[in-house]
Amino acid sequence: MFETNLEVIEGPLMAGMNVVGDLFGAGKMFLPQVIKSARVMKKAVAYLLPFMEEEKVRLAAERAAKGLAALEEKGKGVIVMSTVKGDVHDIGKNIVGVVLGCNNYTVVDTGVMCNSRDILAACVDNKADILGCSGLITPSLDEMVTVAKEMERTGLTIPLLIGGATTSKMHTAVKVAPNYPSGFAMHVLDASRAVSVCESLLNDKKRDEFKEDVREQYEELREDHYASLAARKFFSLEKARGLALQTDWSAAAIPTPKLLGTRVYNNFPLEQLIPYIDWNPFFQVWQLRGKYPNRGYPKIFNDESVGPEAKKLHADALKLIDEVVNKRSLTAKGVVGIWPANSVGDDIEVYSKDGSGNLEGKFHTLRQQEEREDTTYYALSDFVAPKASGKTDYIGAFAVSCGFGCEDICSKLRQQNDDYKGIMMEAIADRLAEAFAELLHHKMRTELWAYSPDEQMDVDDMLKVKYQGIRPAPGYPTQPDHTEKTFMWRLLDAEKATGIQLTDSLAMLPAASVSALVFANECSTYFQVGKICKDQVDEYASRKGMSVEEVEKWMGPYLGYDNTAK
Ligand code: B12
Repeated sequence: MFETNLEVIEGPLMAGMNVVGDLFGAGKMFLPQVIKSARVMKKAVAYLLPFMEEEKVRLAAERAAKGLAALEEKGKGVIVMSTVKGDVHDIGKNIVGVVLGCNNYTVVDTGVMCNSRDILAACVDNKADILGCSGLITPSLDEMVTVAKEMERTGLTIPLLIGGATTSKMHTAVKVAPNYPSGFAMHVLDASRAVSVCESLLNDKKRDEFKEDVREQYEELREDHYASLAARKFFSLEKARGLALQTDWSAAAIPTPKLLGTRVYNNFPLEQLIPYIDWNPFFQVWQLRGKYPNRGYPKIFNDESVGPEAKKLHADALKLIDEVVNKRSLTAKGVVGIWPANSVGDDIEVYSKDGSGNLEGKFHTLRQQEEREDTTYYALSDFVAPKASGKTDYIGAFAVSCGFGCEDICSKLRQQNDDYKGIMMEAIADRLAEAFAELLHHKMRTELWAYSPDEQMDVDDMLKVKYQGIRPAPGYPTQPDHTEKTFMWRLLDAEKATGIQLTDSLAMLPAASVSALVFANECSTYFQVGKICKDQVDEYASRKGMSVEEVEKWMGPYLGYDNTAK
């Protein structure tokens, strides 16, 4: 029927994948179906590969005999994809890679924590047509700027695509694109858009107009950005402090925690985590969204359009969780701690667990400065009794991971061309890590700190944060500074206790890890620090013993001023 094995791939298999790609692009097929189709394609190609290798050698010899050069196979184009230096998460990048692969692009994935030198070398070695960079946390934004600068410096001109949870069109327009004037940089929101962007960039007829449109759009975004910086109104740090949360600490009852110091949970039973799983982010990973009134889990199952696919996906997830629990293929490790503490200004002093009052170190918190209608300008330190009150208060922290074992399983699955199960595995490890955080926080409130010993609440209400207290993570809007993790790690002895490591950008390894500070007081609430001014950055730097430039680097997206303006 077919003369060569390659014809089988380029004929019926690619025709099938083209239909999948088109339907996905048109919103008529869902991501899980695309990834499952890719699995069929990859397994078929893997079967044909040894026959193709023989064929290739024979064809090359035939061409050589006729004096012709070997044919180059790169499908529609070569795309190098990398998670940047210091960042460890790759689930989003993996999804995009599979979707591009389905559409006949050759994807070269250089993995996670890739420095700019290796990324650029991969582009040159693989004769890449496009480079795609991915990142989950804010320090990666700066790394992407470094990659853009290096591309410019070394004379590369291929398009640079930027993606991942923390990235944005605005950041790409303001910080990345201007550093790559000889090339082209663009943000891509999700997997479904990646294909059309690559197609436009590699199509001779569309390319110039497409780039021009994006450049114009980014120019407008830059103008908007600088105009909004100039228009934003801020209070001075001093004035914002005057509007801090007011609490009558003399009347506050502060219960003494049952646990002082740390407790380690090694190999925590995975089955106990299952009831604590928040399924909503799981469906986000797979880009399944129900329409109102069927938004969110479990209502998504009733959605006319995505409901049946969501049910199948959920059933597959439960089956995989069962397998993980039975085979103990993932390991849950965590450490929690509670210590005496007091606020001093916007810092939180942490004292040794023995009650001697010896200073273990300080957490540094940031205060809201953007002018709003509200009358309270929060910093996390507001939720801990001030030293001047004469009352001993407490602060908690934890670090958990369910990612131990995940990487090995995923790389084996990838070798078996089972991207669907691989991505499912990563998504499940993330869900279990968050469930572990939920469970330990519950344990802290009811048993370890025991400030809410009688809390009666189902998990639904827990996920809606109806309990007393908060657990902000360094990196989240309440404490956007990732460097606060360094003191946390020392206090919890987290690496020794759990094996969770911090990377250069203070991402946690394994990837499926969560850490947080824990506040018990009933006045504690989540808020967004938002953008901050130079007066706070200067003072914060001196409180932390860091240079202003260093703080500006870590806090880049939160600066309320242009630190690059001379
Ligand atoms: C689920 C989640 C987690 C999960 C898993 C994350 C993951 N899957 O990668 C867990 C619980 C492990 C987690 C942990 C943390 N998280 Co988190 N997390 C999220 C959340 C809620 C969703 C992210 C997600 O999974 N999206 C689904 C995936 C599939 O999408 P994606 O990765 O963005 O990829 C898509 C696109 O971006 C694009 N894309 C991605 N890469 C590429 C590359 C190219 C080339 C292209 C073209 C496109 C592309 O296509 C993909 C598919 O559509 C976001 C908030 C949000 N709504 O975005 C916060 C968020 C990313 N997390 C955040 C933070 C801070 C953390 C922690 C540091 C918190 C902490 N201290 O514990 C840790 C860090 C983990 C670590 N290992 O260091 C911040 C990051 C911002 C910041 N300030 O740094 C966010 C934005 C929350 C917030 N509002 O502040 N997190």
